[in-house]
Amino acid sequence: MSTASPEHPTWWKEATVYQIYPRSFKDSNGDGLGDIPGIIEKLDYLSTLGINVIWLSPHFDSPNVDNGYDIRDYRKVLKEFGSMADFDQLLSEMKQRDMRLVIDLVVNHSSDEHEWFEQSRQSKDNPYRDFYIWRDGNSDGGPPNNYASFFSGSAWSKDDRTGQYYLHYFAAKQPDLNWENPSVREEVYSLMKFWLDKGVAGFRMDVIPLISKQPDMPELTPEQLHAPEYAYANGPHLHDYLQEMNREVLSKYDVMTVGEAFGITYAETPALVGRDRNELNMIFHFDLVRLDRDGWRKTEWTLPELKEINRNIYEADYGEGGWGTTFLTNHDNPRAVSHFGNDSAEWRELSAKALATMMFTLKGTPYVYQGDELGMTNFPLERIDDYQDIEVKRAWQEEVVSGQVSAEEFLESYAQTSRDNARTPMQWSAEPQAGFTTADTPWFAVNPNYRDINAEHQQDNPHSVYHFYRQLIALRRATPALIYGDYHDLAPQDPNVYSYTRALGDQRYMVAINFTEEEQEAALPSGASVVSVSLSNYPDEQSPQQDAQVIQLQPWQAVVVTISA
Ligand code: ISL
Ligand code: CA
Repeated sequence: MSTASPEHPTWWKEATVYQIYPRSFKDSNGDGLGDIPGIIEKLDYLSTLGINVIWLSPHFDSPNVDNGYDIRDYRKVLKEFGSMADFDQLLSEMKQRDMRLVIDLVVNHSSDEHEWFEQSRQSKDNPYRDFYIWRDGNSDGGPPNNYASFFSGSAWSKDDRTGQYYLHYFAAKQPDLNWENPSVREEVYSLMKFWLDKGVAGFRMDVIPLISKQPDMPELTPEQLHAPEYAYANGPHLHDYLQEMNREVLSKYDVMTVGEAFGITYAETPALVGRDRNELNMIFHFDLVRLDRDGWRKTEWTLPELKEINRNIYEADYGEGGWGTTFLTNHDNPRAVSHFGNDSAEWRELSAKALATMMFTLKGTPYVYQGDELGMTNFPLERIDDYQDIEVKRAWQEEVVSGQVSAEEFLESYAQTSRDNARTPMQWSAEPQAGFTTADTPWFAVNPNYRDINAEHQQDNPHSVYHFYRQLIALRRATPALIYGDYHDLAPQDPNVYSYTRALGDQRYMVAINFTEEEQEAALPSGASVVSVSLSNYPDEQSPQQDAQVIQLQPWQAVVVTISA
């Protein structure tokens, strides 16, 4: 059977990436905080799963105001995570297992405890003053404009020493770096080379579209204030900076880059990921994980809306020879099975497998967030004291303490959407603290359902979510059509079933996923019939039969079948 050879086959298109949030992954020294030696302990677990690339959320020295996304020293490992020798050991152990390490590049902002900012705030003529963005207050002494922080309040804070304000899109302890300053860019390229020369295989670039600021910083309209990322992103020099970064650094290494494209529209995507752009290899879009959000409020979503988003992402990513990503969650979002599936005891495993089938058979490099391979669920967040996330704590002040919103409405929404849902400790076993730590009090409470949901049980159960992820990863790796093939939605308006084809040459696959608790059916393309079943989350006797022209789907059943042309 001849199959068209894929255009531009590349390791980072064929890889499965696993995101590790280090503080919650595995604690090796009993201090209640995950660390790098703990990650080394679990590399065989990841290798067995079929993972060949790890994206490590920030491992750098930080005061942890935003759990590491506030960097104090870009060349130093956070001491609670271990030493530079531990980091080098991780790299070496990964190389022995044919795994590559991608690290987090957080250079839109630093920590206010970084040496650069300590200098910058000293005086207006300090050599580091222009490493950050300082402005005089407006005529009545307030902030320079109405820019809003993503963590509530103004994006400006006044520094009494010089009487000027500095810009911070996130926390006041996360001042934005001034990328217009060539010295800032040189420092960033230098720190990138520092880690690349150690053997790191690429970067996930935190809020990278925000690095080029609108020069005159006009006031935002009320509509812009509702989602300021679109006003902050895609400034006039974004592409100049990324192409310079490519020339100065990335083009000299065999690396992958993925941009956290917060605030980038579909129309702006090809300019970032087009193959001949020499900017980024791929980006994360946030439309899917935020399809049921109105600001901080949780709203409802429908399957046709989800399908339309996937179609828009596909057209944006691949329009000009670019590449894309697929993911269901990360450290900033709720758990996938609680968000898009059904996390009740009856349907959790089936729906977790069904969602994974979507993630691994859409086009793009799949990113597994730690614990989703187990079908881990949201945490029972009941009171504001259950939360750790600075985003929620500051929103509580702005929305509830101010009297604008009731505590009940606020907590009912954030319990479903909070970033804390994904930041609870990995559930390794039914031992105390889920085997994450020997400490009595980990930095965040373990989900009480760890006795039922943990890696040890699932590695011993061939029908577990873990083993289904392992089968999906192996299937994708072995199937060029699922990596490089075209995507076509067969029934965009069907409210219950998601069915689509992936085709490359004469390799033709159909995926059908039932997103409901009732039996449904999915019609094959006209004239086509089932040739064989590649994977199903139900036993064989309940899976599509050969020559079928309509697929019967059990509740939350997902199937991947080869079909005749
Ligand atoms: O909750 C969000 C915004 O309201 C998230 O979407 C997130 O803040 C946004 O996607 C940017 O995320 C990245 O930058 C932040 C950090 O808090 C996130 O953890 C990181 O993924 C600032 O560095
Ligand atoms: Ca530890």
